[in-house]
Amino acid sequence: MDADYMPFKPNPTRPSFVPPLGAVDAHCHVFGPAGVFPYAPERKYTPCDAPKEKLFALRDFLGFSRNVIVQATCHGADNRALVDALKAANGLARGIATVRATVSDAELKALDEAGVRGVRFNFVKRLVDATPRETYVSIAERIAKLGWHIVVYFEAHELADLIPFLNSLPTKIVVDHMGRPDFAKGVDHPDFRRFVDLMAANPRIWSKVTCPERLSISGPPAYDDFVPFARALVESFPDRVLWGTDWPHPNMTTHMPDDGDLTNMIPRIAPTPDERQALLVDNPMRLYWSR
Ligand code: 0GY
Repeated sequence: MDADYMPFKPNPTRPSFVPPLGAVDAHCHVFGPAGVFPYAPERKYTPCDAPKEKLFALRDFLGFSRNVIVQATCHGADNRALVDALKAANGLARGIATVRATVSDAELKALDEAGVRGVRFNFVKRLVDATPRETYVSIAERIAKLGWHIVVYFEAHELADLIPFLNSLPTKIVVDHMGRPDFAKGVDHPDFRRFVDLMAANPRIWSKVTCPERLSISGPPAYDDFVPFARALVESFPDRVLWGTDWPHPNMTTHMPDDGDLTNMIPRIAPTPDERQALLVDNPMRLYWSR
């Protein structure tokens, strides 16, 4: 099956930055392999196979200890590839699943036992057909009882409309990729300020400081324009930020990032050892490995 975009780099550069002991890559995916875990019929793109063995090898190569694997839209609500990877990781991975409102309590329990600690609500129109808010509310109420949280993915222009919904959710909320700010507008633009203000007002909201490769206009390998946005969040909310590679970088059509370059960005957005310990170890451990 042909992928819709370029393959991930099989041999990234070894980063010069050495992550602290126990560091977590808190945003990455596994795709297929399609022969074992077929892609969802309703998917909006076909990815390159990115099996668990490659993810674990990348983890070790980059100097990370753990992964948080996020169910991607190409697998729909079929979490089998995710669960397979979580089980193979022997406790070194946790998962974020996608579930429908029809999911049974037994299915939720099995996901929990495999290491799932949250669900993802996706509002990005190029990736999914819209899900009614009532459906998400009913899922949120059920997963809250398991002690799970919610990961949300949206585009910056959707935030104003989403704020009441986000504030109404009963769990911690992790926003993917800083809410996808438009780097051309700059860090002081009202759109990014709106996101910063939301995090300041709602202590349940966390952010991933991720995806220079998707958001940068200045481009690789330095992704300079990513730094002020991520730095602002790390500085203001050191206890509510997470970092991840986003491997294997689905839907990248302009360039395929080098995961070594991405890892080397960490000290630029978190310059002090304390910030890096929180970003890479303490925050993800608190959120994903408290049990
Ligand atoms: C990401 C970003 C993307 C894709 C998905 O679930 C997905 O398919 O998240 C994207 O295309 O922006 O976080 O992997």
